[in-house]
Amino acid sequence: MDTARIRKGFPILARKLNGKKMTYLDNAATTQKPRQVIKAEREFYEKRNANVHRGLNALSREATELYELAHENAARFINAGGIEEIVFTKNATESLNLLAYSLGENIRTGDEILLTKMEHHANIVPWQELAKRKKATVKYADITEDGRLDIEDLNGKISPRTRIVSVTMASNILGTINDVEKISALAHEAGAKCVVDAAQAVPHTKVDVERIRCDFLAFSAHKMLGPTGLGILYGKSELLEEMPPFLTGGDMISTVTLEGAEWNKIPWKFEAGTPNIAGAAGFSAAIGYLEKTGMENIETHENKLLKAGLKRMAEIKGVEIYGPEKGPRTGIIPFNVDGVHPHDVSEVLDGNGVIIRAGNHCAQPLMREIGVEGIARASFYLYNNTEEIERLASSVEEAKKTFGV
Ligand code: C6P
Repeated sequence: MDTARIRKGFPILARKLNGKKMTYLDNAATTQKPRQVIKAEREFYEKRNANVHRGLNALSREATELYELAHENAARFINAGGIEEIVFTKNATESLNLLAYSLGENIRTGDEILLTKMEHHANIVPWQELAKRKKATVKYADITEDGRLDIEDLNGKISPRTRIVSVTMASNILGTINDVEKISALAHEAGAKCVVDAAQAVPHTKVDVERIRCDFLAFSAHKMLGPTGLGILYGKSELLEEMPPFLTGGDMISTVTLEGAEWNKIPWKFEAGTPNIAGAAGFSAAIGYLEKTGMENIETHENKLLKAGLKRMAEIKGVEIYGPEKGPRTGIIPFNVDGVHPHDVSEVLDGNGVIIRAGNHCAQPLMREIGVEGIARASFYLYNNTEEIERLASSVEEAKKTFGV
């Protein structure tokens, strides 16, 4: 991967922070945007701005085409059956909330929803709220000492009452990649639906919903070079057809009378109101960029960085690294420095222009499971390089000196 060339295409990466070269290692939170994405959004407002699915005029037709094309691009990117299986939401969180409401309509007293102990709050709280409303139970599959999913425990917790199994494909803290193909098969054997939170997977590896055979899959455009304010929910068309809408109002209806309404066809039944059209234009450009670069190349590059990063960080005395020692993991290094709070580590790094994230990363149950209050996390993407790993490691060494440990 020619990172020097790639970096020139991301204007923000030329920035300095505190007088130092900016080293952006918080890609699991959000990624930076290439010129193509910025240009696509700007061009939409400069040349095509109109509402979609409404006006019978050339401008609105162009905006509609562009908006629907973004659904087509997303469908191709994850190998979905077509545009009817791709719902645009605000973010992965909203995609999961949509499911907890709409798919959740069929949940009955005593039913069970199975999650894991490594989920992001976005894949916990909506199900807990559903369980409260329906008097159902939420169960959690265990994780192993080194942060892998205990698949036998998950299997053992699937019961005849299990209706939904919702798991992350890649942990946002540990980087653990879960065998979602297997989990999906186990869920289906029990007659349950399988939901995959792929927010940390789709940006980094080739995700194929046909191969996974999941029923639903959620992710966010902003974590894959795309704009903020755009989430994606993939759903099997026959299931989306059956489900009631989440939000109601304009565009999601076919007819409305004073007595009631009939729903539009999918996916529009789930997209009430004026959507993020400019965001959709930017998202198409992001998908184009990733396809051109090649997801296999991105994955190989991140694996190289991960290997180099883990090795270099392990050389620093007093640094504890979390996550699986064996088995697949994404380009995330979760760590703590003995005797220094992760917030303080992050602050010293910030002084050197090195941006990481520190805290509970919206996964408090996982933090309790690991037995820590917080973790410092460096996460990579296609534009990062080994020079940046060195800056991360030397700044961690500096943090140790600063705090006298
Ligand atoms: N994790 C992180 O720094 P939204 O915020 O809706 O785009 O994505 C939610 C979400 C869902 N699942 C997983 C596995 C995630 O990692 C995230 C977002 C960010 O780790 C922000 S907390």
